[in-house]
Amino acid sequence: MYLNEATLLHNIRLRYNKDKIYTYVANILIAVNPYFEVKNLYTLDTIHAYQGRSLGQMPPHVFAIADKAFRDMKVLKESQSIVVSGESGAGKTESTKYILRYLCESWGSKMANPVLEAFGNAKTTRNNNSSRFGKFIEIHFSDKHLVVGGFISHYLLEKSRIVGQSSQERNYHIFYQLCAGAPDELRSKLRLSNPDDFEYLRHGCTQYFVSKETQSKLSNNSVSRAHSSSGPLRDPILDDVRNFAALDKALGNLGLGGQERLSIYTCVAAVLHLGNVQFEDNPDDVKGGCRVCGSSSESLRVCAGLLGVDPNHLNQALLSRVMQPSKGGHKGTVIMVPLKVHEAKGGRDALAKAMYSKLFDYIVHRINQSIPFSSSAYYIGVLDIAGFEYFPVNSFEQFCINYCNEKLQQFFNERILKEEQQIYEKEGLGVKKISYVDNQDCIDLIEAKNTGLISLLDEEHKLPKPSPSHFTSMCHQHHASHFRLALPRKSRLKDHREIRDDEGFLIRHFAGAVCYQTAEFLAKNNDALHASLEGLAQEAGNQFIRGLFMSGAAPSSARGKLTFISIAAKFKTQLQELMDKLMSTGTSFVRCIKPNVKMVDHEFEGGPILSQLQCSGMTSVLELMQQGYPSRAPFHDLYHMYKQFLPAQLSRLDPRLFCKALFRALGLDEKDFKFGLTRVFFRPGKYAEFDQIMRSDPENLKLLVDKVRRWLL
Ligand code: AD9
Ligand code: MG
Repeated sequence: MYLNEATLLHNIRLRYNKDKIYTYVANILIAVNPYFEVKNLYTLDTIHAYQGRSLGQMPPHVFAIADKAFRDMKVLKESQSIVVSGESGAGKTESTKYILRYLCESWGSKMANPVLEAFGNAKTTRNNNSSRFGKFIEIHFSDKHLVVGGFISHYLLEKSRIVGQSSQERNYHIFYQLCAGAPDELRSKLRLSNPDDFEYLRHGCTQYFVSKETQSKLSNNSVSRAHSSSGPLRDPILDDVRNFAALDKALGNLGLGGQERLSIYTCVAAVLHLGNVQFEDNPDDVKGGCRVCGSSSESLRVCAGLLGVDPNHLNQALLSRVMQPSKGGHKGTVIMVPLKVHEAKGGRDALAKAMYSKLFDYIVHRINQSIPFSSSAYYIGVLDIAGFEYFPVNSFEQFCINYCNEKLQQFFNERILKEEQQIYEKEGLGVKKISYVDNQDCIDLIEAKNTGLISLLDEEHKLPKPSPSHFTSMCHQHHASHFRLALPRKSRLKDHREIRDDEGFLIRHFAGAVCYQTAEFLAKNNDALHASLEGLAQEAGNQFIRGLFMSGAAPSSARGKLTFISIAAKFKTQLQELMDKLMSTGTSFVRCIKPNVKMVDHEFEGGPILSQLQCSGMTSVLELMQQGYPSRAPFHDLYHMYKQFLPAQLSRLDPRLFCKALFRALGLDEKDFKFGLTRVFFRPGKYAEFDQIMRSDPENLKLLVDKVRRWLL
């Protein structure tokens, strides 16, 4: 009756308490993560019940959204997309899986999921199975509306996780799956042992995910690999031992043979061994270089063996950097610059990140090859990407994801607005156009040519001595009077230290102001390895590794001098391609909500949920609707709701006439409501007034009935 933040939140709470996790606001689906299996919610029978039913005929459901996309594709002959968003752990990936399952009951998505999740998901404090990348999955259909294939695009794999995690979090699942689940022969071939033995794992949570069944099987096993010291992490859907078997099978089903699978596991193991290579100052080196610690020379050897490179070459590539300074336009002689300990560590980590992220690209590419299509008439794309985020400390990753969310928000507003307008037109209301606050200025601030923050960042890389503080100052200088950009001073960090002007900036996003710390922006934005490491990988004896580094590499003449590849620029291009796709399709939106931070069922934390509704743009949808006629009810519904209050004589009228008579008799102000073809539309708050009159004392109602009768006569 009243449509605003408070009533929306209240409504979602009431429904959640009855295990009704889905709610509509207009055509937008709000999905609250139940954190338990709601009975019969996703059965085959439920799927069938939603097939061919228009939105609203059945209770709100993610299947209804999938079916709408499918029907719109058929009827409008237009590709469709479904944008699923929400914060970490809100249920985006699960919702995406249900949508895919609905659209292709038995098709390949089942095979791709364990693979994508093994390599792209990790345990975080927010979600035990958190996707650390974004994805857009297209299901392609023939002109007869049969599934013919698919295509996955992926975005922004979180690379920092490969070389370290906070103490409660893990690296990507695959590392633990291999350590816990690989058969003995493979384990010894790849020299794998426990997570504690690897630098890239041991600072995080080193526990395995093991189900009860697996645990009991393992304890009978003489080589019990599950952690005895800290006890297994229990999660019903995750089991490192079982999931390795599932992964291996899934890769096989995708068409990857034994050798190819071995190559993939070898690459993963090589990352782990590389991480164990440690450096120390070399007192014998006059130029102040470093050397590999004696204790880790074995790791160096094992890693070199897996990569198929000479251990001495690996050693050299890790300890020095090739430079070829140009003099007067001519290339000078090649010189080797010895690296300091922290530089060598940086190079090692960069190589590990490059190996793993190229492996991830390769895996997605192979999944795509296994779901090919020769001709496609339409597609339905599902976007599963992190929503707007802000943490105590925000860095380059948050900057990219929030930039993406600004773009999605603009698109969302445009679409919702358009849909509202269309409903008004369809119902013949003849009302004026609605306006809203556009966030184009924020998008421009980030992505504009030359002066946008991304351009300024990329320019900084090209300077002789790039520095985060210079970059930050440039941002402030160029946008001194920009409403969206501010000095960070007022926003305090968790440790109550204030960020200095040249350490960061504050951006006023649509969902709130976020303070970014820029110290690591330059390092995180650069995808290039230093030349000696790139060269080493491109000449590796391990053909698979060589392949990873050769594909998409610069032509050999340019090789070695590429020192900067911008991640932000690449993402900007990818994002534009995605937006172009979204704009050319019909779109539905699913907003996922995380009910509590404890990840438990039946606990509704109002405050954080409200803030999620705000961040997902839901409250701005409400505002937008306030300008028009936000409450609406079909004649039919009103008739059934209120006929009990009126004598039988009147309740025989047809619903539309009934409503007309009623409204006339009530003397409602014509400004406050409009009659469409199928429903009444109310101005904000007016529905509630109407309802109050109807439920007021019987004497009043009697007078009212008389009025209606007179009016009809
Ligand atoms: V992240 O940004 O990738 O960290 P998501 O994808 O939003 O996050 P996810 O889909 O992985 O969250 O859901 C988190 C967990 O919530 C799942 O592992 C399930 O245990 C749980 N979940 C989510 N949706 C449902 C549901 N519809 N029914 C039951 C659910 N459990
Ligand atoms: Mg996810």
